[in-house]
Amino acid sequence: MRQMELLEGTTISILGLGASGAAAARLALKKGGEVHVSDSRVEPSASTGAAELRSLGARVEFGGHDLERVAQADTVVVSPGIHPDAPVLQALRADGCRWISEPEFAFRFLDGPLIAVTGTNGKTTTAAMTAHLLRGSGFSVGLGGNIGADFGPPASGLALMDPVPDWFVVEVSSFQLADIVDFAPDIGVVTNLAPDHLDRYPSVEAYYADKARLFENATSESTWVLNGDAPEVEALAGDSPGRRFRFSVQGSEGSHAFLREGELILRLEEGREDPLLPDRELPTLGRHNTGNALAASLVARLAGASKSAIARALREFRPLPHRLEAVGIVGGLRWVNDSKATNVAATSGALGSLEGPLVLMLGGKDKGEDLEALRLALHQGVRAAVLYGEARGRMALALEGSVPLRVVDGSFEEAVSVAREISEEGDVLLLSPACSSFDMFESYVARGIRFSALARGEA
Ligand code: UMA
Repeated sequence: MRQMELLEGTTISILGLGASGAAAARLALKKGGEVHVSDSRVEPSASTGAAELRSLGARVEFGGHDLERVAQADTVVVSPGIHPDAPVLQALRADGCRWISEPEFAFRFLDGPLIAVTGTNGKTTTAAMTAHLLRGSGFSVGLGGNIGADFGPPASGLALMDPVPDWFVVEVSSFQLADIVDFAPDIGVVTNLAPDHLDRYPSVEAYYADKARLFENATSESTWVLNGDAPEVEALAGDSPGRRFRFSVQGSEGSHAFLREGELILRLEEGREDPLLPDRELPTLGRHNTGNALAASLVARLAGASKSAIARALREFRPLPHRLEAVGIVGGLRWVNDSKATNVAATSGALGSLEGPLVLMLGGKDKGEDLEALRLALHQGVRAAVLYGEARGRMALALEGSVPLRVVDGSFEEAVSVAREISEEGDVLLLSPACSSFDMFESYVARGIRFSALARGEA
């Protein structure tokens, strides 16, 4: 149900004071709720927003969760980074206490049409591109959700926008979909599906099951934009009600946005085709970005953007950092930062987009994925792969005999320096690590920034 009444007289307990916890707390306070935030960390000296929340009337506690207090709250909002088996959630489960995710909480106050974008890869680019195309057609847009602070606020931040925008575009992760109740987008988008997050989920099926919750509250009024090249995406939608539209880089039969002979084309009605622009004029690198552009164009058109505005805005889109981002040509090498490639499917996509010759940097925190697909993606253009970080040993075993491998036991800087040494003039030096960054960095963003600085010789 949208547009929940004010929260006066009700208590909201928020677990985790990261970006989503802080945003949910601000929203709950604004709506008149009595707010209790708790975080298992020891109170950090740097700002977490705790002082501001306290000054607004929230009770903020660090160093653990007061279970009794949490269990008594009318609504419990859980941050997506809290593992489902974390002691606090195990205890609440045992107590029969229900909780919701932060976008579910925000949804109740989002007073406008909602586009929700999920998928394993490409969801940030697709969400950002959709917002850009809609803005290019004169709509006001609130962009946020899982997309992260560089691009937009958590969903709860969007719910405080004044005036309310014409469209909300929210990126949602499986961690967030896991705990929805009523969340129901007007237009739901699934970019693709591939194994990921196996350090959190017991199986790929469990991960897909959380993604499938996007369709849980589907009605005949819902609109779905699906990847027509991915049968697993169609399977995820099952027999959910609503209108379905498909985008297809492979130009699949019956798709509504597709690539044909190098041209992006929209076909919303049978017998009418609207060419948008040639693929080579897209400012983004790589074939998977063509898919993202097709998805975003289809969504924007369905949301009311004009064909000419979409074509114009596509040309003006600025590629997002850390996603197959061309850093520049330094020392005769083309440095490409794809630090956001934190799983095998993303790295395979990058390799499929770049012919080479290239030297590939792979490694980071091992998420337990099967690496066979990575071995298959290592094409002839890959001169060598440099393996570093926690995952290097398992990668070396899995990729042995494919392309020349260099295992670096030292730091990230040493790995970059080895990659530079074995590259030859004109090569692409690609960081597309297929792993998360947490063994060496606080985020993929920090890893990408470091890589780009090393590329430019700034560090
Ligand atoms: N904590 C507890 N109790 C516990 C465990 C943790 O209190 O038992 C605390 C931690 O101390 C920490 C907080 O909970 O302070 C964790 O918050 P969080 O990890 O949920 O981080 P947020 O800052 O709220 O960021 C989250 C998303 N992070 C994750 O899903 C891991 C951000 O996605 C998102 O941008 C933000 O909400 C706003 O929606 C990031 C991400 O990496 C970008 N997402 C993954 C991805 O895209 O692959 C899913």
